[in-house]
Amino acid sequence: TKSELKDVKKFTDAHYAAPNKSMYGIARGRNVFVIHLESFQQFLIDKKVNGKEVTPFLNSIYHGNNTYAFDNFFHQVGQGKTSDAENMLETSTYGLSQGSLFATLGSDNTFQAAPAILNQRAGYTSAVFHGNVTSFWNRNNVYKNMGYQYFFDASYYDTSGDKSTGYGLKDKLLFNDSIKYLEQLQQPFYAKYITVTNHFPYDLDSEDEDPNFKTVDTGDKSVDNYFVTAHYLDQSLKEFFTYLKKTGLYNKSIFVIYGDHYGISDSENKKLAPVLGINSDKWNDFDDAQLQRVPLMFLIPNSGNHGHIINTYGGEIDVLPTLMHLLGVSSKRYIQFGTDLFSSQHDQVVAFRNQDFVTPTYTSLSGVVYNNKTGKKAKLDKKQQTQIKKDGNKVNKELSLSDSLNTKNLLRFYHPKGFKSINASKYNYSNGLD
Ligand code: GP9
Ligand code: MN
Repeated sequence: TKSELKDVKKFTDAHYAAPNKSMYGIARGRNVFVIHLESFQQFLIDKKVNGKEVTPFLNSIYHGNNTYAFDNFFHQVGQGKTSDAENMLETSTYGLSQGSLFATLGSDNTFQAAPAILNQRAGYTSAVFHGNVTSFWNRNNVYKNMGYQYFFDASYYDTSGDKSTGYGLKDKLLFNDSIKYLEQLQQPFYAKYITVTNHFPYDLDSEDEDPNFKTVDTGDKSVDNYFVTAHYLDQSLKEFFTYLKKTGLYNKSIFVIYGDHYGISDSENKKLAPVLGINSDKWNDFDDAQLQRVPLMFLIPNSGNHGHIINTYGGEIDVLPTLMHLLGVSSKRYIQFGTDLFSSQHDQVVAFRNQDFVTPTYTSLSGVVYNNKTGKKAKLDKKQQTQIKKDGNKVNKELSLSDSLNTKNLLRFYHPKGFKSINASKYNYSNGLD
């Protein structure tokens, strides 16, 4: 009801973080490419195996002069995996404690999401490029409710025979075969690319393997193959960027590049540990939690070489307000649980979906608090105990208010200034062939 909406609004207003003046609007008017790196963890960045970088192209972006890259950025997904990441990135509200919000609520809920906001505030055209079928994660319905104008799913590409793996069109083909549609989009556009090849079980046809890249031998097939498909994903991006640079689109765009969630599960981490140079004998929950870091990079080509690697702690919930401020669109009037990562008021307590949380100093897992520096259980004085308690309460409150907002569809009562509600029936994603 409306009083429940009030509670949510009171919380998000109280936690609003004002933009950093030196960053506000630095990408104004640029096309936006959101590049979803499937199952891609931060440890892949700068990782070498058998003397070779796994992802040389992404590493060059990570260290680039016009890239703002975060190295303490965490995924926050629950059972909705990819769909939870998409939901957080484009609505700055959390996924659900169980199941996928896209699948369970996405057909009927009101969304105030990136494609609609950017269209209404700044004239952006919006599109998703993805090599799987429309119905996966209920995307065909959710995207309409988010105001996506176009969804180029599997039916728009030739996915026959060896052109696909388990979750659809191979990444190199997705980037290449989508160009004919991308070229038709009115600028400025907001275009999301969801890759799939680096997805469990990390199968790749031998014809797609780089003969110069030899992976590790851990005795765990998915750990070994993870590096192979990540390397393939990296090559697919390099090819796409070659095209973008050639056409000049590159310099007119901002790229949001992120990993959606872990690729190696907690149960496999002990096999991975030696590859990362960590002794797996003493492996514990703390170590698992540290591996939930995923990349987040904002690449703004030709923007004055102010890029650098930033140690601020944050998570997927924070991307939307951060991006909006880079584009010069204020986020203040919306209900968003995340805050601008560049703001001095950004809150560095990162909530996991199960109420665990990470701060720059501590990692709290099922009520056990670890010291980030030592990886051991923290000895807390009174003051520190009070702080941790406060942080934990905030995490719980934030998650439960987000759940209240979404499970009760409260945004249907919320009318931020100028926001025109979405009419899903306006959109038709069929390619006319089926
Ligand atoms: C499927 C892809 C994978 O289309 O996005 O989703 P996931 O299994 O990672 O949630
Ligand atoms: Mn995923």
